Amino acid sequence: MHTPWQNLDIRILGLGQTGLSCLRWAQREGLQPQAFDTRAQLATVRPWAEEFPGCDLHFGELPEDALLGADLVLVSPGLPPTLAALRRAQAEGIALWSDIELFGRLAGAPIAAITGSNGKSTVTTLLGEMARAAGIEVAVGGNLGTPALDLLPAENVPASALYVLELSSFQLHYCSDFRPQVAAILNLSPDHLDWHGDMDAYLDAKARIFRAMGEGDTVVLNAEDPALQTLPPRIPAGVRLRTFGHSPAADAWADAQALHWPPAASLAVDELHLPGAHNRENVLAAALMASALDLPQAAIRQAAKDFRGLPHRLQWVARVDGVDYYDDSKGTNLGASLRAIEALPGPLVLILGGDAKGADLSPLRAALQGQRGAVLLGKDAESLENILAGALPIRRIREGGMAAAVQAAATMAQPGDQVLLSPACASLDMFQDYRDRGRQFAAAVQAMLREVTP
Ligand code: UMA
Ligand code: ADP
Repeated sequence: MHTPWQNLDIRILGLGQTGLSCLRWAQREGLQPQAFDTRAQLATVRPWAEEFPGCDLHFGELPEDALLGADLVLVSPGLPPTLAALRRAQAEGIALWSDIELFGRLAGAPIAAITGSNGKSTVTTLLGEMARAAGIEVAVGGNLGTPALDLLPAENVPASALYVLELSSFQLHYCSDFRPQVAAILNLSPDHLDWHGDMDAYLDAKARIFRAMGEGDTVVLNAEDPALQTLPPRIPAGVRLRTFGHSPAADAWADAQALHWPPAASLAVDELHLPGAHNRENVLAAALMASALDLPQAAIRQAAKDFRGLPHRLQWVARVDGVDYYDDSKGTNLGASLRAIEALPGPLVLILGGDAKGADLSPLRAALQGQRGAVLLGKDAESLENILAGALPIRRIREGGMAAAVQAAATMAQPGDQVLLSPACASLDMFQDYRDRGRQFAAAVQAMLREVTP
């Protein structure tokens, strides 16, 4: 079979999860593209030549002219846009696509897409559950974990009727014609500024989610996030806007008692397992998206009631000596940690720190003023110490890692308090990833529990 892709010189940049999914897609199409990864040591980690026969794979230093002559480059999200080869390709007018741009052209079924600084994984998973509860054949992935191209049906497998994708700003940066039927931007707070440069560029990347949308499509926006206020006039004509927030001025809204969304649906807050005002926003966003997809309200309500949240997102771990321990290791930026702090009654001992990714974390001072204490870890512990000095008692961990941090938090906490791991920072300076960080936290708490109750 001859496909339109066979006439093109397609190159793949990055051979992590995304790059591999691009190679697998190319293989299914009968293509043998060139692919590049700047990590030389990757060459030996798998039998590349056996897995991808005929493909021309390059590892190690990427020459500036490596992409010249290509018709299309599929760019992995983690690659910095400042990479010389990328800049050169851009200057030459070569098409640079994320896997999501390609996926949008191949999907053949409606796409619901979710972005924002925080809550993406929660809303993506919950919307997937709502579709499943409605009996729809749904595939869920993207930034969440399964690369979008891997969601496409293999030969002789029935296609999905709906795709639900979590999208990062990195993936959206390289989208131009990607058209979801329903898209949400949940919120915006400083994150990934080392990649995007500044907040305007970060917002512009997020806004690409609705750029190619048209008549009959729906955009869901947080009505109350000041950083999103400039977006409504940028939404293309004919696209419906639905908003969520905490006041009846929004289409869907929640107060401390109940959630309401059109048409006339409601749910009592105590019917939800998820704690915090931010999670009420997440449920409203998913309900608005599901309603725009015409899912039955009974399925939407049932899935919201059954949903227990994802690991490492404000997850209760254990009570030790009257102190509750919560794992919010996925709190990797300021916005996430501020919402986690607000969601718990306190007094709190917060464990935080790691790689702040260039963000200004000074708003943490007001949020933590007068709390029980802060335990600081990782690369940016010193700048956090400067921010928090005098606002509350501080312990800085220089050795012993997470186990030492949990011990220090335990000595600061009093019965009735909560110890919250919500680092406001990335984990990679000390841990494999946020999951590893959360697991080490839970293991240290469980070890204390065993000492208390042998
Ligand atoms: N690479 C280079 N040169 C560089 C940098 C990276 O060649 O200068 C190579 C690396 O050696 C590696 C590959 O590129 O082999 C890594 O690719 P990648 O960093 O783009 O990551 P993937 O493995 O493709 O995973 C990506 C997302 N990662 C990032 O955006 C950093 C995953 O999101 C996503 O689940 C996956 O695609 C499937 O869609 C993770 C993430 O941390 C969870 N996302 C960020 C976030 O949520 O905050 C955006
Ligand atoms: P993402 O996929 O965008 O990182 P997650 O659903 O994994 O989002 O949640 C990440 C962290 O963000 C959680 O640990 C939680 O503290 C916080 N969070 C979740 N939902 C929201 C929201 N709507 N607004 C702000 N913070 C949130």
